[in-house]
Amino acid sequence: MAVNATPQYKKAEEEYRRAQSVQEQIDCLEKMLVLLPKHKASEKVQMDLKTRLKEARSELAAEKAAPKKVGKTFRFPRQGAGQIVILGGPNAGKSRVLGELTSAKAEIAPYPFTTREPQPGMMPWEDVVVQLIDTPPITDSFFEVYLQNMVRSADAVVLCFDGSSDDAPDHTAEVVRQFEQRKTVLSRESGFVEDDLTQVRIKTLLVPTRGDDPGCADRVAYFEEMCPGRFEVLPVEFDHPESTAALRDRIYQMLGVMRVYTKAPGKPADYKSPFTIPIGGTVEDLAEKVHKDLAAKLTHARIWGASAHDGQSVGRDHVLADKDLVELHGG
Ligand SMILES: Nc1nc2c(ncn2[C@@H]2O[C@H](COP(=O)(O)OP(=O)(O)O)[C@@H](O)[C@H]2O)c(=O)[nH]1
Ligand SMILES: [Mg+2]
Repeated sequence: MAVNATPQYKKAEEEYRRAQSVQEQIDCLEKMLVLLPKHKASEKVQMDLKTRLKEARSELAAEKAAPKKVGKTFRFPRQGAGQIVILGGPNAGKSRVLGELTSAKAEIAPYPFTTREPQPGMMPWEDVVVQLIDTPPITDSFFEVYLQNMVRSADAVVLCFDGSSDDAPDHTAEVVRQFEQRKTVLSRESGFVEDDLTQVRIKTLLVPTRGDDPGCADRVAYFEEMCPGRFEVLPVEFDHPESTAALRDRIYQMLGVMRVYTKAPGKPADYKSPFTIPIGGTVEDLAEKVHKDLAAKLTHARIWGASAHDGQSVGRDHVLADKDLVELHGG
């Protein structure tokens, strides 16, 4: 049944999906409970939120009581314009993606299981950076448990596929299946499945590497038959630099963000470190990114750029455009 959640609720829900610590999850769940429309149709979601909040609170208490964890956990705090996890079967080209796009020292080798631990790197795109995380391979008998949370809270996934191997369709379908079993659906868009806080979708780009191989297109088509029409596809051949450039652009575009420059009243503009907010985002969204307190005190803003006349004064709901310069005013 439809809950008819407000845009504010949807925003809090998206923040919850992307939360990277238990404390952050608790804050988001509390906010969602307040924002959720209270009526018959939303009762199940209300109950679900309360259960999740209870679980998160006891998890936090347990963490505080015994901070040492058994088993491997990896947390890479989100940095830059977004966080992308690189996934795939053995030898799919995952580490090569990291190596081509970032200055991280990726372990690239022509044999499987070279990468044993996840490794982050920062991908420059024009004047922003995007965080990429390389991961160990996934097979029917090999799935690192920490990958589940890492993928569920990521902004998007790059799913690598060895375009030169007849095993690639099966291997890649297995990766998709492994996540599906863990209620994580590699998909066209990111977000919770309607009114279900257990099932998460993650926006995924399928990247066949060694894309010049004459059999690549057929292998991709065969894979798509197994997982019909779910992802965007961008084949690459890393021996051609255009491929690397195209993938860089596509990864940035997947984030669906725009850049906004800021200036403090009476100070020069800061064109060095833009903020990024979702495309269609407002002055208020920007203020929240800059500082929580500023968002609360915000009275108006002045804009220079495509979304207004230069120097125009606008309210908090004003929708910004890419590369706007914004001066935030708070009482
Ligand atoms: N020629 C070519 N080789 C590639 C391409 N992508 C990956 N490789 C090679 O495939 C092998 C496995 O790549 P790697 O990134 O280590 O795979 P991983 O196991 O998924 O991390 C390495 O020898 C890479 O250089 C590509 O687009 N073109
Ligand atoms: Mg690797």
